[in-house]
Order: sequence, then structure tokens, then C-alpha cells
Amino acid sequence: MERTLAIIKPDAVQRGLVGKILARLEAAGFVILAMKMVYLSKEDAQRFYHVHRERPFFDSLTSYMASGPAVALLLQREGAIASLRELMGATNPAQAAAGTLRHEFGLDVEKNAIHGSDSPETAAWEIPFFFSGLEFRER
Ligand code: DAT
Ligand code: MG
Repeated sequence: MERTLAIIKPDAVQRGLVGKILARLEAAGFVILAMKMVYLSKEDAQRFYHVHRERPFFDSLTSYMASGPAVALLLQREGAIASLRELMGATNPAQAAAGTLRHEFGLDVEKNAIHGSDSPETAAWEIPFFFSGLEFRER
């Protein structure tokens, strides 16, 4: 079993899509080990996305991630990291395959509805960014 970190991003929370996205994740076999609504500050978003700090979209991305509440999820499944990336689809919803979450729910390359860790190393850093050991157990 593998764990990954997902975020239902502010655009999806704001449009009332939390339940629909959770249903899609559960139907795809992900077990929700931990979940909470979070209100990231700009500084929190800058820390979370630090790998992108030199990118031209960094300022806009981090302002957007601080623009409203998001839902942080700790998900478990066999091959969770790759499976979630596949279910999410391409970063740009316009290029995401039919049936993927970003194709269905994303608005544009920034407001793309959901985040998922992109590797085991990233997941190992992103999970404790949001969840302490008190907040989940192996299932
Ligand atoms: P992903 O979220 O698919 O892992 P990423 O790690 O390359 O994509 O980028 C992180 C987020 O930054 C992405 O979800 C949305 C934003 N982003 C990426 N490329 C962008 C671009 N060209 N213009 C605006 N925002 C972008
Ligand atoms: Mg990424």
C-alpha cells in the first residue's frame, strides 16, 4: 500500500465540487486516511510550492492557493501516487484526457481543481506538510 497527498484546490471548493471529487477518489479505490479543510496563507503556499519559485507563474499560483479554503487529503491505495496522477490528468485541463478529474472539473492551467504528489520523495515531504502523525494511522 502506498500513500499520497492530494489537495482539492480553492477553485473546486469554491464551486462546491468537494463531494463529487471525493466520490470519484473513493470509487477509484483510494482510502481517505486523513482529511481537513485548510486556509493556506501566501507564505504557506510559497513553502508548499517552493520547487516552482523561479517559474513565471509562481506569484499567481501562490496567491490563488491562498485565495480560499482547500481540502487536504491523505490517500492510500496500491500504486497511489501514479494512480492519482493518472486519475487527475494533465496539468492543463484543456490537455487532460476525457474522464480525468482535471478534464471534468478544472478551469484552466492554474485553477485545475486538484493537486497530487508526483513521486514517492515528493509525497514523503508533502504528507507531513499537512498531517502530523497524530492525524492518521495505517489502515
Ligand atoms: P502538477 O500540478 O500537474 O503537478 P506542476 O507541478 O508542474 O503541475 O505545477 C504546479 C501547479 O502550478 C499546477 O498545478 C498549476 C500551476 N502551473 C503549472 N504550470 C503553469 C503554467 N504554465 N501557467 C500557470 N500555472 C501553472
Ligand atoms: Mg506538481
